[in-house]
Amino acid sequence: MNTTCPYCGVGCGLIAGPGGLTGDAAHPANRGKLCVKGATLGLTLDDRDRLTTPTIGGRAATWSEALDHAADRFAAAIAEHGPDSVAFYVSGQFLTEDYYVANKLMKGFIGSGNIDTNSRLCMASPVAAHIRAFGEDIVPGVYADFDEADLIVFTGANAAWCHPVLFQRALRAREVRGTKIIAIDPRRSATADLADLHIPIAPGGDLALFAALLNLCAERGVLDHRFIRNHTSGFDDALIAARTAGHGIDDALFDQLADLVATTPRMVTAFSQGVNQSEIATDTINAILNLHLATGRIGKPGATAFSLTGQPNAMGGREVGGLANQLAAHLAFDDPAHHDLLRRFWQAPNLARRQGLKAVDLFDAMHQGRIQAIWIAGTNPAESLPRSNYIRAALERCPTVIVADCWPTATTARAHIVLPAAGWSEKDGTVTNSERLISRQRAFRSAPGDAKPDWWMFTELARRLGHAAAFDFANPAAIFREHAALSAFENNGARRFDLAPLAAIPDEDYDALRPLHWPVAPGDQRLFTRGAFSTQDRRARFIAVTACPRAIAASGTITLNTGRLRDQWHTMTRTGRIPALMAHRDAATLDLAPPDAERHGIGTGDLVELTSADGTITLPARLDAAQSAGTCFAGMHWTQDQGSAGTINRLIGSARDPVSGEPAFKHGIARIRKIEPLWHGIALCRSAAIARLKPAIGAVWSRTPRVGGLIHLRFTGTAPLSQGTTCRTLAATMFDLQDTIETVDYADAKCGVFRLAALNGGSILLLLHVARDHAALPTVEALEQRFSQALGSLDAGALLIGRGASRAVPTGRIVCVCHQVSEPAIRAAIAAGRLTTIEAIGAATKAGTGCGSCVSELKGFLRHECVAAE
Ligand SMILES: Nc1nc2c(c(=O)[nH]1)N[C@H]1C(S)=C(S)[C@@H](COP(=O)(O)OP(=O)(O)OC[C@H]3O[C@@H](n4cnc5c(=O)[nH]c(N)nc54)[C@H](O)[C@@H]3O)O[C@H]1N2
Ligand SMILES: Nc1nc2c(c(=O)[nH]1)N[C@H]1C(S)=C(S)[C@@H](COP(=O)(O)OP(=O)(O)OC[C@H]3O[C@@H](n4cnc5c(=O)[nH]c(N)nc54)[C@H](O)[C@@H]3O)O[C@H]1N2
Ligand code: SF4
Ligand SMILES: [Mo]
Repeated sequence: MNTTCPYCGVGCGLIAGPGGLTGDAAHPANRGKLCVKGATLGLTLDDRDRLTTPTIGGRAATWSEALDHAADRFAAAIAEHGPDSVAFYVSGQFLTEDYYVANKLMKGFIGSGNIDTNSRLCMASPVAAHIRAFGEDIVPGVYADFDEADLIVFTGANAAWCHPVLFQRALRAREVRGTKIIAIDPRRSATADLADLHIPIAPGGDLALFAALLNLCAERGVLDHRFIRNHTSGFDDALIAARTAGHGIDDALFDQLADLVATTPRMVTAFSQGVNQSEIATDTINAILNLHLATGRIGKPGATAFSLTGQPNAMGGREVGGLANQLAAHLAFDDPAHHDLLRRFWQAPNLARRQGLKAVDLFDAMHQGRIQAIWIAGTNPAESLPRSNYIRAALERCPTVIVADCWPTATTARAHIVLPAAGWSEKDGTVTNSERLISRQRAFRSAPGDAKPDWWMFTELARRLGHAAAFDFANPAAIFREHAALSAFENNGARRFDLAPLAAIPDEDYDALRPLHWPVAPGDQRLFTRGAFSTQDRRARFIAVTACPRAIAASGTITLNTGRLRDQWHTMTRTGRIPALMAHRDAATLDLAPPDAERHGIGTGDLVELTSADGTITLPARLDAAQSAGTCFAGMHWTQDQGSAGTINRLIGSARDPVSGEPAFKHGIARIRKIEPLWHGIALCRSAAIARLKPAIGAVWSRTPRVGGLIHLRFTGTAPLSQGTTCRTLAATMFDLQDTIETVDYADAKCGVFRLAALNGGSILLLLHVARDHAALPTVEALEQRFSQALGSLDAGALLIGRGASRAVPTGRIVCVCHQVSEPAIRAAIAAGRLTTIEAIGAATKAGTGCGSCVSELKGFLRHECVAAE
């Protein structure tokens, strides 16, 4: 069965066969390749913790009860407070068909613009910039441009980790045709590390830099005046505005960059969240588009600006109008003809006239009591929106919160009605990737329990709200046909989003649909190859953007940059359950530049308290020379379930781009302070045996899944243990231990040593060690070895042995997840064979020869071992 990966916007094809999941060699997006996350998808097909039945107020209910209840609450709110008192908040992880139905219901039939999506946090800025420049939300290029470029500039994009299979294509172009790769990023990311040139830009500096590049191209006479004259408008004003821009980076670096940009017509600029998630995002993206328009580097082989989409179906959501400021099928709210067209097509007399609330505003409105009922699906806003404490409070204040998800989350925990959603591998539909390629995502197993697809839930809600006729869809194919027909309706070339040939696709053909680009038309898949933009006069618009220097942060503050880690996905509902994906990073850290750390006397592993206007979090520091001084980086993934450092969004404020409403997740402002730990603890437990972890102690803690269903917990005490602490009282503050279990323990309160083993019949449930000195604790491998031994062979004393007496040999962290090669094995191979290249490490150990995600780390080992050998 052919399907697609549920993670990033590269949109790789997969084959689900009897032997498991493999890359689909026939899929044009990946030609058989997969990254670590894609390659480990099979491990996520575990339904143990899934939501399987609807609940109302925590009590199990039937689907009819839950949907009747939800519809009653929606109907009552609409009757009493009007359509704008209800809202949907949905997701780029929806399939296009889910999205189409949700949008049609809210905008067409409930009559409110209040449907927004987590793409607001991700793609809203490129959407706004594309519409300003091209008259339509269009990514002009295709992935083949990465193969055919001579210069690829990644800005605000850590593609080596976040779009790995596409990044491999860039590396291949370098091998084949000598393509130069540049990474613009305040930190030396894995992408920057593998690039030919890294520009360590100041946070938010991209607008000025791209404006300066435009200015420079004008000075060097490398503009495409014919293209400017024939296909664009507004150039003069844009150039005047650009003249004021200083490039903001080191002069020598700018000269190097400028030379490459000025002399390389085949240039791709690929951008992502480092650009999209800032207070000047839309203007910044228009500065990038200005440069490409002015040099005619658009719609040509190897020459394009390229917005990398985050989620698998961020693009599909934009096609159906999932954002509160779009209608559907690239139709605009502010165009009366568009409004009329959609009203007639849907036969929707109630079609919303006004844009709805954008995500951050929507949660503000909930806080203020203006939203009576919200339906959230496919997103976890309690973790992923800025100001998460405030967002949680907003959810708690809203009279009716309905959440559809596959797993329990911090958002479902605050819902009145929880609906079990069918997820990837269980549902059918289509997705569109970054290059406008539509692929079928197919079900290859049944959903657990009563879980249902989202499109079905929305049609059932629509029926109960009195709109049965307009939502009489038998299956996803029927929804797709209507979606395609709408894109073609009275289009006549006005909108490039056009699926006309698919408007009557029979069910069988939809089932067999092979990946295809939109617009569905023969010929080159690039758009704007001959100008013909989607504006009224067919000309692209230059936008005159000026770079205002970023407000100087108060002294003593640091820029808090947040983003992704290689092996985790968002709020970890899927990846966070897989031990293999913990090998790369197993708990939250704050990555600090050595000079900043030194100033505060902080070393790797020390605790650092990070405080912003919105909250405080304490977490372990990780000194990282990749950070620029004055900036620090935290992974966005860790939730409160994984540890006390979750979620970093407790610290991110409400700043956002004024045009797109996208939050500035990358540019938080915080202060740091070292915290002295008072004690340390480690525990290993069986997840099923420990009813609940109770982190209600004065400690920083984190939990990591280990193989065999074990959970590894770490504690660092920030408050002293109270007088009279015993092993049992300590364990009781940390865990809800079931009463049937027996315990053995050992304590030396004076020395701050506490050890406890909880047993049940023949097996160990929990081993807990606490000590003042971290070095006195056993390793997790040693504890694991005790779990794996037969209890009979261990006496109580052996269970409680501390460090040193253990015979366990730490196997070391796995670096290459594909081939399970550990750090010690790689270091040993480098030293033994005097290896100097990535290829040599691959030949000796196989590390780095799978998906290639660990290559940047291998480079680090080579550097380190070389230095050590000198
Ligand atoms: N492993 C993994 N891959 C993913 C995801 C995931 O969760 N995990 N999520 C997917 C999704 S939804 C998305 S949106 C994408 C995101 O993909 P990316 O945008 O590539 O990922 P991020 O880590 O959010 O941010 C990218 C980089 O922006 C840099 N940056 C911060 N501030 C600035 C700045 O002012 N200027 C510049 N030039 N750079 C800056 C950061 O240091 C970071 O390295 O990834 C997708 N792929
Ligand atoms: N600090 C910081 N915060 C960020 C970002 C950042 O860079 N820094 N990036 C932002 C970006 S770009 C993004 S995209 C967001 C991502 O953050 P979220 O939108 O919260 O994404 P997920 O954590 O993937 O949550 C998706 C949820 O949907 C569920 N789900 C999966 N498939 C389905 C389905 O088919 N139906 C239903 N009903 N549920 C499903 C999953 O179980 C999961 O709980 O985070 C944003 N937040
Ligand atoms: S690159 Fe993206 S789509 Fe491809 S396998 Fe990796 S996560 Fe999945
Ligand atoms: Mo995203």
